[in-house]
Amino acid sequence: MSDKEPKNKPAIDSKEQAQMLEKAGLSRRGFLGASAMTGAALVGATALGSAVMTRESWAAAVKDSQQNYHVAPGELDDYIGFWSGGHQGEVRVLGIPSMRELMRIPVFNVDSATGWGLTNESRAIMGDSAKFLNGDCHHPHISMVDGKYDGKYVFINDKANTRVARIRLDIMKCDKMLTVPNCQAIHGLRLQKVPYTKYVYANAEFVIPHPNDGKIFDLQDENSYTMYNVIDAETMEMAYQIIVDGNLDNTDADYTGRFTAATCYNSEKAYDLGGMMRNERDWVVVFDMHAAEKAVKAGKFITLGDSKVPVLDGRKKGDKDSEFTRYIPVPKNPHGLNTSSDGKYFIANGKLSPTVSMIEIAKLPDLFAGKLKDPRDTIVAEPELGLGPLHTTFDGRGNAYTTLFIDSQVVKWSMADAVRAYKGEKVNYIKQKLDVQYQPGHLHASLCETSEADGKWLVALCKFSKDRFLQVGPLHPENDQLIDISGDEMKLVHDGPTFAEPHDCTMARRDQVKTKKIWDRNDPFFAPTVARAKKDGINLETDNKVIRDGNKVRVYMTSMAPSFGVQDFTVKQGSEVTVTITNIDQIEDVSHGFVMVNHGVSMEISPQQTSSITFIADKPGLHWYYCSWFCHALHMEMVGRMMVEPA
Ligand code: K7E
Ligand code: CUA
Ligand code: CA
Repeated sequence: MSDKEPKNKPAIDSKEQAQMLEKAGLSRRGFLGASAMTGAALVGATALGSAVMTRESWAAAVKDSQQNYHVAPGELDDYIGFWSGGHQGEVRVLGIPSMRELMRIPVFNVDSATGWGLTNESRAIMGDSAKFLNGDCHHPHISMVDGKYDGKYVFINDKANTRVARIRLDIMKCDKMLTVPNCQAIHGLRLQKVPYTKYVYANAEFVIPHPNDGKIFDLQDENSYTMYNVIDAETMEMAYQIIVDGNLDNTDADYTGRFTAATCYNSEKAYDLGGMMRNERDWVVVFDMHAAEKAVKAGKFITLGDSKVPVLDGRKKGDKDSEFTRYIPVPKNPHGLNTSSDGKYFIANGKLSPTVSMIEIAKLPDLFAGKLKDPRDTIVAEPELGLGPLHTTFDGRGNAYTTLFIDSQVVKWSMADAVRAYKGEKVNYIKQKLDVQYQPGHLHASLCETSEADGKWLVALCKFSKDRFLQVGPLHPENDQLIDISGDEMKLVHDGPTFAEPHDCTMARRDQVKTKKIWDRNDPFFAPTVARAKKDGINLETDNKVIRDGNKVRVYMTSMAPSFGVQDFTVKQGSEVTVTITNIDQIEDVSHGFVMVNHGVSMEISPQQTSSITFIADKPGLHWYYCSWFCHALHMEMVGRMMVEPA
């Protein structure tokens, strides 16, 4: 630790809290002792870390935010952000600095407003996994060219059902979804940055037996492992998988296109808390993606079960490393893995150690070439930052910002000074500690995961909001805090409640994302529906027709405010009805909806869009349908009737 105290003393340094910490078996300095390695101790510490803002600093922040950070009505934000919706399953679009929620993009959830998960178009994209009604997304990332955002796609993981999805940013809809085979729980996800996002890298978190057919349950068995997944970003198909030792948590890619790295917190391959904390060090596994691709091309892979995906073995055999993996020991149960925006370092965040480990990427070619004695020779600093470092971000000016979950702080530190201190120089690398409210997980500075990190805004995604908002029952919102990092000091300027649970977010400059204002009639999003209509001899833009095909009835209609092209249709009880609607309005913002009352049927049809939905007309009688998106003064009158004759 550096000799000087940080500028802003954290509230947890108060005598009383220090005593409480001690009682819980935690000391601020040094590693968490073995006695602290129990769930109870960690939970205790969590409750302690709640630094409370003083009334004066709060008043100053309010004044500042009103004067300098308010985005007036009608004005537009400078940045567009994509927030994970956590176990709610969606992605949210926010404006920064206003922190206003601009849109929601349903992905791994079912959405009643747009019909995501209900319409034929969305269910075709979701594939077999459309049967799942839940998801748990964590890591949204924007595709890149040359280490800068190209504004084309956002990719995101689903831990709950082992999926990866892609969102097209021109329409802000999910257009591809892949269930990753041979694995359980995709957690860490990052994109190739250079030369462009050809591949998506996705960590399967949990160790499972292979084959997982109920014959092996022992995690120590050599056939129990997890895998690093490489996905083709354009086709959204699996490229290959790499078996690793231990497990996988977070990952990131470098700025040369050759290396990626991932944290492992369960090197023990344990199944319980105590077991997962047994080792003083776990590791960062580094992948040489060029070597891995070469091995795939050379056919040095196996396949598993019915899956045709090439599987490489990246595990150590005794002392022998594979040609495409290296394991670098780091303390203890590391979590976040972040590539510094200057391209120099992979930074592993210690979680149960107060340190982060800085791996110099320029040393990795030597590590793979066998020129380093010890994999730890790639580590050029291990600065001690505070309790519970989870994630790190960058301002492009040489500073890093790390969340301290247990301390409830964001610590700003100098990477160059940390390297000097590691060499033995007496230098204080910590520049500031800022209390946040409370228990931050991810944090994200504007453009930090690109080479254009501009050091303007930082968002800290806090897991607990406690007393920061009006109480809303036992379930509290999260608290996303906006911090101005443009000056020498971090300044907290905004609190924003969010619903479960933005693990992570990403933001681009507003000029980097271009969207369509109305749909293109040739859009591939609904191309399968257009093709089916064509088979039925239907011109979607003009025809209002009912096609009867045995038990199947296909109703084609247009919609134009304030009426549906078909005002009534008649079917036999038990018919499978598919309603296909084309919104022929050309006017921006005139979206229609279609709801068939008492049938669980709802969908959005935006200008020039075609949407379809299929249901069983199982109840005889008259059933109204109506437009659900307010589109016109006569929106309430935009209705029709389905007549179902008894079987
Ligand atoms: Cu730290 Cu899933 Cu990125 Cu949550 S993860 S915080
Ligand atoms: Cu159409 Cu409301
Ligand atoms: Ca561990």
